[in-house]
Amino acid sequence: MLSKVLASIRRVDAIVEVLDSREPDLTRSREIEGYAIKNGKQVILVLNKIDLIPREVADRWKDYLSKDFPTIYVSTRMRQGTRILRDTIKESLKGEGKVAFVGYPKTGKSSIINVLKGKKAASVSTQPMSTGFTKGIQLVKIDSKIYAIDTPGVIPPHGNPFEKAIRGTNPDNLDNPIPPAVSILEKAFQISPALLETTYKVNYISPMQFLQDLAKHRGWIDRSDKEPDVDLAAKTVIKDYHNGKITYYTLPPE
Ligand SMILES: Nc1nc2c(ncn2[C@@H]2O[C@H](COP(=O)(O)OP(=O)(O)OP(=O)(O)O)[C@@H](O)[C@H]2O)c(=O)[nH]1
Ligand SMILES: [Mg+2]
Repeated sequence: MLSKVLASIRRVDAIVEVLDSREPDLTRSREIEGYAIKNGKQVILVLNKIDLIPREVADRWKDYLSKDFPTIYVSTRMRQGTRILRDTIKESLKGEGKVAFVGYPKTGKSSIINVLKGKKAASVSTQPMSTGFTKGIQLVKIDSKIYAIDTPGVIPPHGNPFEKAIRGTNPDNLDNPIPPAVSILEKAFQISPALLETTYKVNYISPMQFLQDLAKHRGWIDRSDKEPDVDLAAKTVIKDYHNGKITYYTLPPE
């Protein structure tokens, strides 16, 4: 998996590393950045999904990350920042070349490329990459002389169960989705109790109670013990975190 993204990096002039602005630090891969630098590729960081965090928090992360690499924040949902991103890519590539979008699963790589290609969708290039390279990989034209490669979910999410969930692991593939879901609920509740309750129409007393009540509210009953299917509720919370239905934010280190 990782070798696939490294192969993509070798074939481009720059990488755009897409981070989730709710958890920029956890969705950063220093390994990928290091590999790009070592191979003489430019690195641009993108904080995506900024519609889900306060603007001043986005500004703080941008300042913090800019010490390492040029950093842009965007929201594909609100169509914000994508023009600046295109200009930054253009500048880095001096007008022409290839750029690979890399990042953990579900950070929004494909969404960003979709917005960037915009009206040029019809001119999506089917120009094959150099021989011997995975056939499925397509170059997408995002400017007159600039092509993007999408690398779907190719950084395998590692770390503790919470980090794995935040890094885009499909909750069906987690050993136990409950602990990460509990952490997400606690953080989301701390930021905005009302949002959680209105989103799910369930009162929040404690995270475990919330999962129980969510399962009951949705009519999810575990067939084996006839109890509310808390596992399914936990998986739903993690998926909803991925698609941005629930949110919280973190702050950069001082
Ligand atoms: N709120 C919000 N959600 C977003 C934004 N961009 C993407 N998403 C959501 O994030 C989820 C993942 O987006 P994708 O573009 O598929 O992410 P990806 O990085 O290509 O994912 P993989 O291909 O699985 O690695 C989807 O549910 C999107 O709707 C954004 O700016 N704001
Ligand atoms: Mg994708």
